Amino acid sequence: MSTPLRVAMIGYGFMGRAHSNAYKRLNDFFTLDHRAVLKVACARNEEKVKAFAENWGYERVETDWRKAVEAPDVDLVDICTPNDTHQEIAIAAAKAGKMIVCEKPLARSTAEAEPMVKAVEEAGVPNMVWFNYRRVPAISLAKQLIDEGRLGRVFHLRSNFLQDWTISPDVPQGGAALWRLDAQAAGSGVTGDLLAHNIDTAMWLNGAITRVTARTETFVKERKHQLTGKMEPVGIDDACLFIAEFANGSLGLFESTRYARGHKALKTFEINGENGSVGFNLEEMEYLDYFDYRQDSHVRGWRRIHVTNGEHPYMGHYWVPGLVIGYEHSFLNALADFVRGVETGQPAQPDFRNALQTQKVCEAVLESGRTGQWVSTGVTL
Ligand code: SOE
Repeated sequence: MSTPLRVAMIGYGFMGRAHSNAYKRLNDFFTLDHRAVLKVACARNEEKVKAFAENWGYERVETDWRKAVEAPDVDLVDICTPNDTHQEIAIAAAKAGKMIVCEKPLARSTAEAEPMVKAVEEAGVPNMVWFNYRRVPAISLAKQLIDEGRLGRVFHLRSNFLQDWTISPDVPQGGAALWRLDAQAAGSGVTGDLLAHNIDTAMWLNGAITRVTARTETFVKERKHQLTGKMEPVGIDDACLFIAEFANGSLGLFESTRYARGHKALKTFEINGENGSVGFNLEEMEYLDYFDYRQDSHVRGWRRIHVTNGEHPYMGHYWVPGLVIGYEHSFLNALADFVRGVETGQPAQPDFRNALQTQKVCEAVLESGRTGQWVSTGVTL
């Protein structure tokens, strides 16, 4: 007999869909004691949330998140709302004794995130932040190669996340779908939205980032606000470049922008160690590039590992070797790890405390962007 895992989904945007898909397919691909049940979909707009619930198969809807969070027939609260609402919902859910999975970034700032960590730890409720890219099999394989010592001492990490969807000054800020451009709702621009992913992946693979120096830029200074209808100053960073020092002595170089014409979601990284290197590109996410310096020199060279074998991370749950999985499976894999963590008592990462470390780096980056100074992150892993 499986134990139901009754989900309340707060929010129904892009991430609401990505997470709903994960709950629906979880038990088709992973053998777990818990069975996901799509119990409640919640959002303020009743008509839209009803359509969402019907489409994805939620049993009922709520328009007041407090009712969804406190419902006795809900075990897990999934927070997919804009960043400015994460804290209030998460703290209420922790008080109600619910498991919580929260979209990234954890909050708009470290100050906002810290009480969230305290709340889940005091309540003792399982928690996770959806930094889904850790669960792309090729990235998990990079982690495995690093942990196996194949790279040796690491010297460099280079990491990009490039998009191009905000170049036009006519793109408004605020409101549905565009809250990521509104500093009040999002907290920051590319730093919290895109670099947070890269920072999470980088610290998972290469340890703590201790110090940063950054240059941020807002190319379009004013945009119409969807909610007020007025031209308003833009408070987010449109682009961010930063240099990082890692605790292991290696150096990091990060770049993110929404102004890289031609790139929709080019997320890449390369890590260079004394014995080898690894490289990843989200546009070809089924591959991990690997250079092994310890091979005989006449056969030495970059190789592309097609990460589709049964022994590759997560791939044994899917098809036969050679056949790929996609973006949506990174959420499925993350959810499976979370549920297994609940069942084994070995919590999946990143939990709220771990995601707080990424928040600290984002904050140091933004501060450095403002002051032009090197800033210590205070991260301990
Ligand atoms: C922004 O365009 C965005 O959707 C991010 O919010 C996601 O976290 C990222 O994975 C893709 O890009």
